[in-house]
Amino acid sequence: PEYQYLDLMEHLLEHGDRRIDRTGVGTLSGLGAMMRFDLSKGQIPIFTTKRVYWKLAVKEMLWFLTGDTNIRNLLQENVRIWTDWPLAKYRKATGEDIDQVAFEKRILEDEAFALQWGDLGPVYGKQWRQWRDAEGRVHDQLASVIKDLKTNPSSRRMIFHAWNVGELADMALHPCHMVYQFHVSNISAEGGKRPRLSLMVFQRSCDLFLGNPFNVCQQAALLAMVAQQVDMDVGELVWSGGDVHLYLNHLDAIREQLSREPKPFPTLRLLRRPASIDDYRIEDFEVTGYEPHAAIAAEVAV
Ligand code: THF
Repeated sequence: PEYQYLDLMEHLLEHGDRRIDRTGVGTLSGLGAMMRFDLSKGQIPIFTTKRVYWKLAVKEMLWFLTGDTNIRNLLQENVRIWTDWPLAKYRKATGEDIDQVAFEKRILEDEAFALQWGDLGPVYGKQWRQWRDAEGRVHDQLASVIKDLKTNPSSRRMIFHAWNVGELADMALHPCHMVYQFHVSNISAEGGKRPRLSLMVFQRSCDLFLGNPFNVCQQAALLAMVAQQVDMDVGELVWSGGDVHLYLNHLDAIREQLSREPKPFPTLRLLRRPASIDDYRIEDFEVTGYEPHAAIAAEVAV
């Protein structure tokens, strides 16, 4: 179960460095953390000490994979986790005191409005699928990784990266999870077993209470999809964090969560084998055995 995650939160509660962060909310912060999840038995790390809305997290990952950066397509899937940033920008620019529901409605109903106000700039999906270099060439980093996995699986260069320095200023938010590196073991398929695919992620900044449960779950979903596409078994998800932090307005929620007994992780099954990495839908993901404790609501710092 999720003891590594709970231990990390407990450690930061006790030893985290208290500071005022970019958002003004304040955090208890530390540098450098790692969690390893063995997913070889079909598990998916959906934490159980609070309900995690795993479909939202997987839908966000599917949205990254499309290369899209506008919140409109997320809202069409009922995913509201990115609305706060365009909403804050809109309020600041216009002085209009519009609430979140009305803003989302307008994004959904008015395409021109969505084009003007719903775009997050060249964030994750754009960089993963259409990284533009200095000569103007466009690179589909994810497609390159999948090609390498099929043709040169011992490669140490199977990476995609979102920290495109020249475009950071145009992003609504700098990338948090920024480096994804794949690794294959048992390449020669010894003992009749298939090669095993693992994924390591580096995340420079992590909101442990709200963001991390989404991140590890969606990264495990990505690993399962890529492994299926290259006919490999799933190995480990290795998650690493730079500035890992607890927001000060989450501390009561975190203490409540730490008082709960974790349960085993649920199981993930892909119900279909889509033709390519671009063809997955949320209906393809079946999660069984997920019996979490109750949800714990909390505000996201913008
Ligand atoms: N900024 C901050 N401060 N924290 C983050 O986790 C975060 N992200 C993304 C970008 N900036 C961030 C946004 N991802 C929720 C989950 C993920 C988010 C943002 C918000 C959230 O509120 N989750 C609720 C349920 C939400 C719902 O029901 O709509 C939860 O209880 O889990 C990290 O990548």
